[in-house]
Amino acid sequence: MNSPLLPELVAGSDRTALRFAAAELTYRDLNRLASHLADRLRGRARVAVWATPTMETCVAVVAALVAGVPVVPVNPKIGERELTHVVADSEPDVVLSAPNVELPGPLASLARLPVQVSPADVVATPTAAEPDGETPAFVVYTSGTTGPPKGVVLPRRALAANLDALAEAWGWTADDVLVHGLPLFHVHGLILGVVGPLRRGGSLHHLGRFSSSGVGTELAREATMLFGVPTMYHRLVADCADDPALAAAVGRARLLVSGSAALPATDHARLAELTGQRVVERYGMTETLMNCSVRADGDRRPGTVGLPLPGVDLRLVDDSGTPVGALDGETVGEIEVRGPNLFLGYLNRPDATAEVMRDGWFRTGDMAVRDPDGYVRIVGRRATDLIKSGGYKIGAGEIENVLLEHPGVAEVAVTGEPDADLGERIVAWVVPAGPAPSAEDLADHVARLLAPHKRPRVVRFRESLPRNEMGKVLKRALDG
Ligand code: MLC
Ligand code: AMP
Repeated sequence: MNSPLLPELVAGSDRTALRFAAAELTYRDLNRLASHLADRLRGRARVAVWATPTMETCVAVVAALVAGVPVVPVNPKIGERELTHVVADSEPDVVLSAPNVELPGPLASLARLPVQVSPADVVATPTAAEPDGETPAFVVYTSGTTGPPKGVVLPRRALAANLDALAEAWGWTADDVLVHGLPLFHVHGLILGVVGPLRRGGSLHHLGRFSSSGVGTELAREATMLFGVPTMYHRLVADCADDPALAAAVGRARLLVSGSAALPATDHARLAELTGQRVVERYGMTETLMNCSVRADGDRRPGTVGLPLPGVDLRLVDDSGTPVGALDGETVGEIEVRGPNLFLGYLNRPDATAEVMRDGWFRTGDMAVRDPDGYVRIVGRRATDLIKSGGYKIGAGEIENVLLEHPGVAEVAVTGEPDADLGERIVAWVVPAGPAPSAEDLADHVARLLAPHKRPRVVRFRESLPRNEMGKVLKRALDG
C-alpha cells in the first residue's frame, strides 16, 4: 500500500489546517470537503484550478490530490494569449473555482465544478486508495528563454521526498504555523506553502496578499514560520525600520525562509540588525523543487543557499559537462542535480525534456561555486534571456514576441536590469514603427496578452538596435 501524501488529512483531526482571513478549516473539515469533491474528479485526466489566493484553491488542490488527478494551477491574472496556450497544451477536462466567478474564454468553455468551502454543505465520503508515487500531482507552467511556457509535470513522489527533506533541514513539524502571501500558481506558494504544512500536519495562515503588517500580525499571534521571495523581505526590511512593533513581531519567528531568487546580502544584514533574525535561504526550481538550503541549525551566512538537501545529488560541471569538484569558493560550474525531487518531464515536450537532462542529471542553467564546507553560492545564470523579477521567472523571448505584434513596434529586445525591490526589472528596448507608442500602452499590451508581472517596467526607445553580422541583437551592447 502507498503511504499517504497527507497523513493528517486521512487522520481527520481537529487541528487547524488552513486559515484565510476569518475562514478556517480543520483537517476533519478539509477531508470532508476534499473527499466529496474528489469523488467527482476521479478518472479525469487533468483539472485546471483557477488559483486565486483563497480557501477554494486549497480545497480544490487537495481534492485533486486525493483523487490522484493532476492539477494545472492557473494564474487568475493570466492574459488571453498565455491562457489559450495553457489550456490547449494541458487539455484539462474540468475547471475548479469558487462558485460565481466569471472565468475567461478558454476556461469558460470547459466543464466546471464549483468548490464548496463550507463543510455543512457536503456529505462525507469514504477515503479511497492512495495513488502511486509516480502519479502526476501538478502541471506547473514555467517560462523558458524562447517560446511559450512549458508544463512541468511533478509526481507525488517528488512532493513527498522534497517536503520531507525540507522538514529535516528546517526542523519543520506539526507544531509550526506558516504565514505567507505568495501566489498559489507556482511551486513556492502552492507546493512548499500549502502542501508543505498539510504534509506536516501543521497550519497555514494565508494573507490573501503579502503585506508587512499582515506578516507582523500573524507572527505576533501564533505563526512560527514565514516563506517569501526576496522582494517581500526587501519590503519587510523597509517597514521594520519604520515600525519597532513590527520588527519585534518578526523577531519572534522560529524561521524566516527566502527563495525563488537571490536574497541580497544587504537585506539579510539589515533584517538581522532590525529584528535579530537571520533569514534561511533555499534554492529551487519548478522542475526540481528544492535543491539546497541552509539548515535551521546551520551557519546562516548571507549570499549562500547552503547544502544540498538530503536525497539530492548536486554537482557543478564545466562547459563540456565534466564535473568540477573544487570546494574552493572560486571554481564556477553549472549546477546539475538528480534525486527523487525531479519532475517527470515537460508536458508534450520530449525534445525540451531531453535538452535539460544529461545522464539522469537535470541541468539547471544556474552557475555556482562551492565553499570549503560545501555551501553552494549561486553566482549567475547561463541564459541571459531569463529574467527573475519579484521571484517570477520570465523569458525575454515571450515578451519580445508579443511586443512585436504591437502596431507601434518595429523591432524590440527585452532585458533584465538590477532593481533593488524586484531583483531585476524588465526593460523593453523598442524601435518604433512610426510615432512611438506610450510605455504604458506597451505595458498594458503585455499584461493583457501574457500576465501583469511580465509587463516591461521601463521602455527605452531607440532608432536602431545593435546587431551582429548575423542580424542577432547584441543585448550586452544595449545601454541606458
Ligand atoms: C500594474 N498592475 C497591472 C498593470 N500595472 N495590471 C495590469 N496591467 C498593468 N499595466 C497591477 C498588478 O497586477 C498588481 O495588481 C498591481 O498592479 C501591482 O503590480 P506589481 O507592481 O507587479 O506587483 P508587486 O506588488 O510589485 O508584486 C511584488 C510581489 C510579487 C513580490 C508581491 O512579485 C509576487 O507575488 N512575487 C512572487 C513570485 C513567486 O511566487 N515566485 C515563485 C516562483 S517558483 P494587484 O491587484 O495584485 O495589486 C520558483 C522556484 C523556487 O521560483 O525556488 O521557489
Ligand atoms: P522557477 O523556474 O520559477 O522555478 O525559478 C527557478 C530559478 O529561480 C532557479 O533556476 C534560480 O535561477 C532561481 N532561484 C531560486 N531560488 C534561488 C535562490 N535562493 N538564489 C538564487 N536564485 C534562485
